Amino acid sequence: MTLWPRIAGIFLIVLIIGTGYSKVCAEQQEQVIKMTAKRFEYSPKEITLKKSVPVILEITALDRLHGFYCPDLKLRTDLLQGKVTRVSVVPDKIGVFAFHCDIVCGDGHETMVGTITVKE
Ligand SMILES: [Cu+2]
Repeated sequence: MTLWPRIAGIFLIVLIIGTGYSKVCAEQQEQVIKMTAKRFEYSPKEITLKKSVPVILEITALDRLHGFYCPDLKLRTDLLQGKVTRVSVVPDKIGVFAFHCDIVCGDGHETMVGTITVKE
């Protein structure tokens, strides 16, 4: 009697479980959107998200301290110069929501704006 069929069987089971596990991990990993902020713009300045799907905004302020404020989605953070700031978002409503810099950063600060569009 040989062991090979058993070993092959165990190998197959481990493979199937492993594949399923890595799929679950991939699904749970939140989408990351990289952004930059500088006088007087965000890039990208228009972001589209899906309702109830969690994402992380990774925002780097390139030239100085800025702010990121999206009142409708209750998001607010300082963006420190040269640092990556992570903002977790789980949009709970559909619509187009404006965000802007809320730290006065110079002439043109008022134009430092963008939108988050949340779709079904
Ligand atoms: Cu500003």
